Amino acid sequence: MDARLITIGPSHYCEKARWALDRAGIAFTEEPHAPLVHWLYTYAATGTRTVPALVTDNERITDSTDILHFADRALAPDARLFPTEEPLASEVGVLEARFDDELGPVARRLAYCYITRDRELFLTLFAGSLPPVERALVTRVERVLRALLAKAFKVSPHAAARMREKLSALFGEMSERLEDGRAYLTGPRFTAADLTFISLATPAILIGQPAENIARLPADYRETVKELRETRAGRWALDVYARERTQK
Ligand SMILES: N[C@@H](CCC(=O)N[C@@H](CS)C(=O)NCC(=O)O)C(=O)O
Repeated sequence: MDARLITIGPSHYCEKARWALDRAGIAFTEEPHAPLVHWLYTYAATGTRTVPALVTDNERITDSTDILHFADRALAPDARLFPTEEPLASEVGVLEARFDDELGPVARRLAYCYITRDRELFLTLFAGSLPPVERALVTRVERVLRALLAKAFKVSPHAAARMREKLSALFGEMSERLEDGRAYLTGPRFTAADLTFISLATPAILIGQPAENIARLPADYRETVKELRETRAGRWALDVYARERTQK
């Protein structure tokens, strides 16, 4: 099978899909693009606009949750991200969908509030993984891209503060869940709920970013990252990522 994963490199929904595919041992070639430029590629390959998009010999999968289900098909039942036994199956399904609907958009908007203001940060994050021609294009038109993204995500200091509050509440709720010492959000087993929470929290706790990149962030972004990382859920996410995200 020759699978292609069309992505925006730093997108947290793309990391969710990548992690699930890696975990299931499914080989794929990633095709990273810049935000907005990616439309050319997703429309051509799948007729839709969002990434991640997985294109295999006989399937076009255009949603990260569907990619997790696709990855699960390669795994033994007890290793699957979506357990089938109730009530666990429902609990995982509800949490996973909630993180997709709440955590993903909120963490992304927080990050865009800062990334769109900072040329260097924008190029470091988005241009590094691009093919040379697209990198040159993005470097030329970065100001326009940043302005379009700032408008699309309605960025402002007020929005950043509101996203921080929402993230604190969600991390607080997940910290309470973990208070009884359970290994994962729904109990002793790693599921789609854990993988989705951790992946979609990435823009808020900057998993995998070296300390020097975090040190360069605007002060209030840095403070938000620090505050969330220090919660029980934040520490747990960093720890589980280090343990479970073995392939990259
Ligand atoms: N429900 C989708 C959401 C994915 C999503 O929001 N992707 C963003 C990147 S983080 C995107 O492609 N946005 C571009 C657009 O909406 O045009 C999924 O889980 O795959």
